[in-house]
Amino acid sequence: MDALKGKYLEGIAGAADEAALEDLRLAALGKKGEISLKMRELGGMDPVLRQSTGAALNVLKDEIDAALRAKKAALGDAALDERLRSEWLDVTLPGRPRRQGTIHPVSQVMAELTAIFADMGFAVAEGPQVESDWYNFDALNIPPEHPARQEHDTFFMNRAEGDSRPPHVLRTHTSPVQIRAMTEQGAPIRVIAPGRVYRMDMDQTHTPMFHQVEGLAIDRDISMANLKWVLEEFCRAFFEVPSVELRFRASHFPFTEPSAEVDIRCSWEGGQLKIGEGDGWLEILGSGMVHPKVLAAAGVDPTEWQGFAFGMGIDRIAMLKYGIPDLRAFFESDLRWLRHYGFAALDMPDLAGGLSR
Ligand code: 2NL
Repeated sequence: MDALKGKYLEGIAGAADEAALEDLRLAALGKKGEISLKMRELGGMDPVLRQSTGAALNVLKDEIDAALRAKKAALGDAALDERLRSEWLDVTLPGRPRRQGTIHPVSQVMAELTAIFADMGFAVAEGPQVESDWYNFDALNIPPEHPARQEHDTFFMNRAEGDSRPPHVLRTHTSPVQIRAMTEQGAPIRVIAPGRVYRMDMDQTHTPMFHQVEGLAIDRDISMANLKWVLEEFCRAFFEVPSVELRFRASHFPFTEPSAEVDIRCSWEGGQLKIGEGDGWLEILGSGMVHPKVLAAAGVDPTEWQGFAFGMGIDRIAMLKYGIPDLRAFFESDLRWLRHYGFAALDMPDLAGGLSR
């Protein structure tokens, strides 16, 4: 009995895993296990021996049972410990940085020029992209039969039959935003209106949606001289050159009188554009003194107030500033523009292979 006890308790103590434990349990306590067989032999013993042997067997059975349970629990703890060790994870480690996109060049340029004009006291005005034709044309001294209406390549909104509202268009410039600002605020006023504009035009230098910024300054004695200073100051800051030179050429717009187109001095050598030097001129914007009829349409008395207005394309000046040769670069998914801005996705090996050129 002691030999049996020693054999099993030692075996259990040394068992490497649960399978070995189960083998030991079957060998001792299973149907055909050693202890079970001995229990069965009790029936043929004389009563005195049977009682003492039976009691001892029961004690041994309970001891083995208890040892099996304890070892099983210990093995379970060890297995869990091992799993915890091998699957250890430092949840306090900082995350891997995720690649981020960057602001779009046009948005960036819009933010830049907004800041420059803000320094000169211009507030930003916003307005609807779907405009009534009154705000987009009539208020700007472009009556229905005016040739400028055709030149604007306007997108007209579809109208349901019986719709009695005035005709609406996708704004062809942001001037209507300034008409609304003048109407609501009156004079004096200093605003810029950056935003999307739409013209039905699509070729190597035109897209049907593009961006424009217009500016407006109305007070009692604003003159072309103020216009000249504001535009020079803007160009100096925007193109980041100390000396800019602007050239004002007489022009015509229905909404300004007199009107001027403005060129900036530049050189164009070896495909490299430099602003502020050389003997070339590049047209960058249109401007003039706001036409008295336009002031009147916006509820501002032209006998009391006067001022200048200007308008320029944002996409183009963005390309000028950041050295993108022309719109084709855009259409042909030339990514130099975005790369210039450190557009992070372009540096990811899996993307760059398919995208870059
Ligand atoms: C161009 C010319 C211009 C304006 C826009 C304007 C706005 C109001 C009144 C009078 Cl509310 N004028 N805007 C004036 C002159 C020129 O834009 O070539 N833009 C790209």
